[in-house]
Amino acid sequence: MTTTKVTRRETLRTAMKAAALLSIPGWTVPALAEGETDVEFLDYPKTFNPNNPNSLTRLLDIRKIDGLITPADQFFAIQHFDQPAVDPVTYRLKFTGMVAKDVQFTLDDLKKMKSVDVVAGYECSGNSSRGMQALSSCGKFTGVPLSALLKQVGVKPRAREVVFFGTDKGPQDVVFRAQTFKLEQQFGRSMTLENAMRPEPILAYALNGEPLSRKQGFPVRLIMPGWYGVANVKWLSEIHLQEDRYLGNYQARWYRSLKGVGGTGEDTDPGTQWVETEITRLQLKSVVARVRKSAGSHQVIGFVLNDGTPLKSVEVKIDDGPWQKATLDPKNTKYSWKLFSYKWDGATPGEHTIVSRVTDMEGSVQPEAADLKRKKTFLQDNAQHPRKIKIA
Ligand SMILES: Nc1nc2c(c(=O)[nH]1)N[C@H]1C(S)=C(S)[C@@H](COP(=O)(O)O)O[C@H]1N2
Ligand SMILES: [Mo]
Repeated sequence: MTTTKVTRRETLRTAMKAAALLSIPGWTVPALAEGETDVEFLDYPKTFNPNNPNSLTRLLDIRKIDGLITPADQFFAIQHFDQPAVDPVTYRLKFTGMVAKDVQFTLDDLKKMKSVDVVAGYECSGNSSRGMQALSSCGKFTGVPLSALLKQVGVKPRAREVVFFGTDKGPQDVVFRAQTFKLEQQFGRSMTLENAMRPEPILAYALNGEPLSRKQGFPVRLIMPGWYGVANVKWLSEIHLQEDRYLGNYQARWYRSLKGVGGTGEDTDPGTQWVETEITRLQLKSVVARVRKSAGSHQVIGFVLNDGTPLKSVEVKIDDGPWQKATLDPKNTKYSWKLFSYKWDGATPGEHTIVSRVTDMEGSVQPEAADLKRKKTFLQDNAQHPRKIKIA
């Protein structure tokens, strides 16, 4: 297993930039030491159950974050159908459509190819304060760069779109004007050939150094660093090259953002334009995840998710106080989630509200909930998330 030069160089560059920018010493989130305690969050619903044995969905309890890498048995998991069991012996990854010739790879074929590691943090595009941000995690994925496979297979000149299918499928409504068809649909997602040929996307077979679990898409899944979770097709069985855009439910119908732009801000204002976009890159988000009491002070810990654009700052605000600069963990990498920490001195007993806000180098600032009022679809909710805690 090797790590590409690009990855290492990028990692180093990001870490150095972050360190230079914020001039901070290295830190991690160590396990709770003697005398340290976690501060209670008051905003969890009683029903919050991260490991419900009756659910195929697994939630991450973000109060437990203690490092960059989410352990595989805590990594969030969600999907639309079931979690298919794929036999690794008979497994074949098929390349079809506008390829030089139809080819299939066994799991061993893929494992014999030159592999890369990428630390990728991502969230479901439906992740938000309503679900206690529990549909997010960060892990080290190992696999084969998609570009290497596409080069090996050979792509016909007219191909523009790369479609990724999982083995999972089920009956679904496919709507055309007023007609609804109930049709067996395979889970599929696509991206342009240009994006597919970038160095980032990999066909991953391991998470944190172990084979993917069935929940995580065993034996092979796509990982598109910096994009929402829906791009990361699990139980990957077929990669199809085509000229047309792919219009499946999970691409063109259910996963899109619809928001009003311009005009007075009223939906009915004739100046309003309704803009629909695909769910691709992670929108800039930060969340306060954990507060711990240690040695007479408090440490506020949280994470940032974004598309890999370098960050300018993360700030924390307590009650009606000023925004205060947090420090970023130098272990963060370009596509990891980015852990941040803020030392809170003089915390008084009682209830408090804590919120974080991230700004990137391109000038994007994490919005407040009110700024997202004109977004009609619930996906891509990257609003600031004020947390309620109680200092004992
Ligand atoms: N084959 C398949 N892949 C899938 C899905 C699915 O339903 N089927 N769901 C997607 C969605 S919506 C998300 S958020 C991520 C979740 O990835 P995880 O379970 O590894 O956290 O898987 C994506 N990949
Ligand atoms: Mo998702």
